[in-house]
Amino acid sequence: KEQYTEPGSDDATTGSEWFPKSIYDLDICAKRVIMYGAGLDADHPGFKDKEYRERRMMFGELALQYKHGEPIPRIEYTDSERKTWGVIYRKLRELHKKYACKQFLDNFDLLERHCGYSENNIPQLEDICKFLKGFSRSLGPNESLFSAKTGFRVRPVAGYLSARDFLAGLAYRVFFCTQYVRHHADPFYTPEPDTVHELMGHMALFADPDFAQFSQEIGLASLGASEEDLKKLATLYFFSIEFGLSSDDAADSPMKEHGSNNERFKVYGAGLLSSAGELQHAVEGSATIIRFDPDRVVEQECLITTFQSAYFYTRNFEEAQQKLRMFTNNMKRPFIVRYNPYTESVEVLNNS
Ligand code: TIH
Ligand code: FE2
Repeated sequence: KEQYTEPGSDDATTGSEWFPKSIYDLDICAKRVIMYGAGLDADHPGFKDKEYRERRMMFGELALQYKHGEPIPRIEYTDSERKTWGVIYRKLRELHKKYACKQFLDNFDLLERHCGYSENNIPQLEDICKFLKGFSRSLGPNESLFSAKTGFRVRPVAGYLSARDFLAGLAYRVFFCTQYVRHHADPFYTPEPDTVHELMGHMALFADPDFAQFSQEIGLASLGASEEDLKKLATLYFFSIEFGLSSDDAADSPMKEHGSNNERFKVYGAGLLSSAGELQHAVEGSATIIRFDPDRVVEQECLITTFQSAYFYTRNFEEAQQKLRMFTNNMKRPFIVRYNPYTESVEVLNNS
């Protein structure tokens, strides 16, 4: 039986909160921004910079006006923003080549080839959206090559959303992306997500089918989840998609547990791949990196204004996927959600 409730009202039959039932409902989630512009932290480098704050307000308004299905507004970035981007791009590309996982690097090459990624240009979200859908290239008069990607989409957002609204997007293969650039005073670490984080950290892996599937499954598990389960899912998201690492080691054998972090691990988490400071901290120092085990991970605190105190690794995405599935299978919801890719909606079925 189909259940539907208005946003904000509790569902009388299930006792759970409203959640988006179709990709169009994400317009509602996107508007519930926790803070932006005037809400910047007092110790944020942009706080005292009036010009920066005004620019942020402009990005905020643009994102709040956006509706699903529209082309994403192209941004004309300022000289100062492009300079910040260039400084970060050069530094990160060097580090990526040493520490990023293979799927990330392969797809990053494609972004450079097809989406205007370069140290002199900040790419546009609309171009990445088209790329993620798949593209064809002519090989001759009667021949063309179609390269399917994952159908992941991005849409602009004004700032932080609640974990519930943010993860709901993933259920529909939609990723909420900021379009503003971090303040130039601190290019190698920012406490808030900015477009450099999205573009340099997240975009490449959304072109990988296994990673896209993993991301969507976190999203689907989050729809209508209890507060307690939602917090666990947000933490699993954080220590995989944002801060995850992988290792080819036969890590079950304690013999192999030696060797320095930079020899043992490849990085896939976007929060590390977009921050030169934290990436070096994680792999070039002696940071704590432990096996990704969901029951352990959900105990870990997500730190949002400093480097993490521990990171987690799996052998590959498949292992992360399997562990996530085992974990979410044990979560109790009074209904089942089934994603319909043709209508981009979820069907809600009574679980009784
Ligand atoms: N700290 C990251 C960076 O400097 O690029 C941005 C964020 C990652 C996760 C949350 S905010
Ligand atoms: Fe992120």
